[in-house]
Amino acid sequence: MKATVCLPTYNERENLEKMVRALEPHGVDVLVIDDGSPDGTGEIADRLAAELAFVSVLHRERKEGIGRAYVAGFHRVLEGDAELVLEMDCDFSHDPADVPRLIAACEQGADLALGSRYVPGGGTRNWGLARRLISRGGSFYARVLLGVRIRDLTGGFKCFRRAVLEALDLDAIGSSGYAFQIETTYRVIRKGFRVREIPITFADRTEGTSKMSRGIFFEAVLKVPLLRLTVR
Ligand SMILES: Nc1nc2c(ncn2[C@@H]2O[C@H](COP(=O)(O)OP(=O)(O)OP(=O)(O)O)[C@@H](O)[C@H]2O)c(=O)[nH]1
Ligand SMILES: [Mg+2]
Repeated sequence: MKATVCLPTYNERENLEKMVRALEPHGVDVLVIDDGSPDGTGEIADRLAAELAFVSVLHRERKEGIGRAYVAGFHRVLEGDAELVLEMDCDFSHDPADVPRLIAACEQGADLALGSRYVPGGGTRNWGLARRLISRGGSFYARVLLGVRIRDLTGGFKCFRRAVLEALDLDAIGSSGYAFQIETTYRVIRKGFRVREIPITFADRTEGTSKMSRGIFFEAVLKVPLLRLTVR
């Protein structure tokens, strides 16, 4: 099935070209969504797009959070003919070698395949205790409040069937940070689609800096009960 990987970037100069080259053997298209990175990531993306037919770029003027970037990217991908649409970080926390496993899960019938740290066979590498607790605690909190079975609700390595994104009202998705990951998966479950978790090992980034912030954390804490009350 034809697949496009959406790669949101903000200051990923050290990672972008390596990531695109690592995705090339998997036969996917790549859409880089850059929010005007001051470090020149957008220019690197333009150079790669000029050189490589499978790469294209969506430039956005300002940093508005990963959620806004993905929604804009999804709209762009849906204008084309991709059957599958992937989300993936550009910092090598998600292993490009796992892309075929997510695609295969959708080819075998899943509507949404989630790269999952918290199912047997999954895990994290090089994460400190604080980060592990926040992540596990966050998934537990969301799972209990939302009443769903998914073990890893905050992960950002996903593969959607096109029809799933078409069925969601993308512009109604309000979250900008991690909450975006919880919100999209919850909306997909509520629509009755089949969601499958695929074990992955998540590695801490080695290049560039994290964009995780207090604001992103609290958005997720507040958003979860709101989702339960508002999403039908
Ligand atoms: N376009 C765009 N990309 C973003 C934005 N915020 C983060 N990203 C990208 O989204 C991906 C995930 O962001 P990270 O900074 O790694 O955040 P994280 O993975 O939640 O946090 P760490 O685990 O600490 O790295 C990376 O490819 C970032 O460059 C944003 O506002 N706009
Ligand atoms: Mg990261």
